[in-house]
Amino acid sequence: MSHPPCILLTGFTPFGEDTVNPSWEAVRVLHDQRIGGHRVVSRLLPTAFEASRRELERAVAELAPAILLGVGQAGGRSRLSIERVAINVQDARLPDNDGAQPIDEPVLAGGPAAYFSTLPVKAMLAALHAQGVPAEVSNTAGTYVCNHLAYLMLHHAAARPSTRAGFIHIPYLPAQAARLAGAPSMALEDVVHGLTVAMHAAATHLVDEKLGAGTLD
Ligand code: PCA
Repeated sequence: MSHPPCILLTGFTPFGEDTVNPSWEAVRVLHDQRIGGHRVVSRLLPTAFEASRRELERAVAELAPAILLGVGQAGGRSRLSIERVAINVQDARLPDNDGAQPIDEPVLAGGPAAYFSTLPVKAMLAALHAQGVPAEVSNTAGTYVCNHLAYLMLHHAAARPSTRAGFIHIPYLPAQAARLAGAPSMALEDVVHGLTVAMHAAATHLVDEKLGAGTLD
């Protein structure tokens, strides 16, 4: 029997002041699920520039995933944020978990300025809204480890026509937001449900839908 194609689903370790990272808490629940004819393989990546690159390379060599979906925490965002673009810059506001703090360095010297997500971001957005999950298309994944990982995933996929990649940022968990007045949060089960819906839409739409989701800011 041939193996179903694989979705490599990654989450990150806690960083900064936080002792939990909701991305890994959600991603770990989805390990080994079958979604849209694919098998999900969940992996934890360190919130560190170089170490996450090494772990990503190891995982793709082992799994040859058809879809790479990175997930990371974006404290302060209120919805699942489907990233449209990753840029070729690292500008770290705080040191990573290995103490590295690159400022205005490329993710990949000589690489393109940016890569667009090759997952169907609008189809994913529509599927999430249809299921009542708060979601948005985001036009920046920041300049820290998540953008770096998204760029590397898209660089990997760019050289392989049958491989697609993308990234989703998620809000704080309620327990994280509780100590920050006014900070938005999303319950873990809603994030898990949302990631399931987003992966199903990604797996079943090879061509994106044409839906407006732009911003003026
Ligand atoms: N969020 C950080 C890195 C790890 C994570 O979960 C970011 O947005 O870059």
